[in-house]
Amino acid sequence: MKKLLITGFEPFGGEEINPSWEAVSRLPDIINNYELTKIRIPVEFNESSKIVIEKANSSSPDAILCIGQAAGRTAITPELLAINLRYASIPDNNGYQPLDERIVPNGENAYFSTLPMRKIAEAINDNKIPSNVSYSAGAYVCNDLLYSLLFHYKTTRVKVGFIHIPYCKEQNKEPSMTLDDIIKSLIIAIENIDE
Ligand code: PCA
Repeated sequence: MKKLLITGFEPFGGEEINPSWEAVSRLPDIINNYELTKIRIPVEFNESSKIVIEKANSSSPDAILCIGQAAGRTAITPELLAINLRYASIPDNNGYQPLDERIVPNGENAYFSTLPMRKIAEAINDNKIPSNVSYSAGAYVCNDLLYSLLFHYKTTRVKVGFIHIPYCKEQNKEPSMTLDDIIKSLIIAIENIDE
């Protein structure tokens, strides 16, 4: 059995729920040959990746898959890369609002995800749930988390990826998707997580 550490975020930006944690917390504990460890993480620069790395140090996952909400998106969007930039149009949940700073001062400008994000997007689409890869995870906490993890694990065997999801219906905002479809798409993603 292989191990997957999967994360969802707490709510932010005035929302009462974050569909990422709503979906992650409802996933089965075992999917194909993967045993899942699920954690809910804060919407805070620095802190979110710190918590994921601490958890990974104790659970030794083969892969880490993080999920986040992306307002305005109409599809499930696996992220292909993360950039070395923080720019926050609203403060994070700790009141921190970086306006153009580097995540890792001497890191590369960008790192590509090490999980097969394009294959994952195609598999979700094949199951009739709209999905396409995204070439920008933004410059807020989700990008900060993905970049920090890709930097931390770049010379290791631990694979890292991130998937942005739309609002879920329960949030009464559009565009949105049903929680059932979001959960289904994450199961398909995990079933296709190996190259
Ligand atoms: N989405 C935010 C951070 C937490 C979340 O769910 C983002 O896209 O950066």
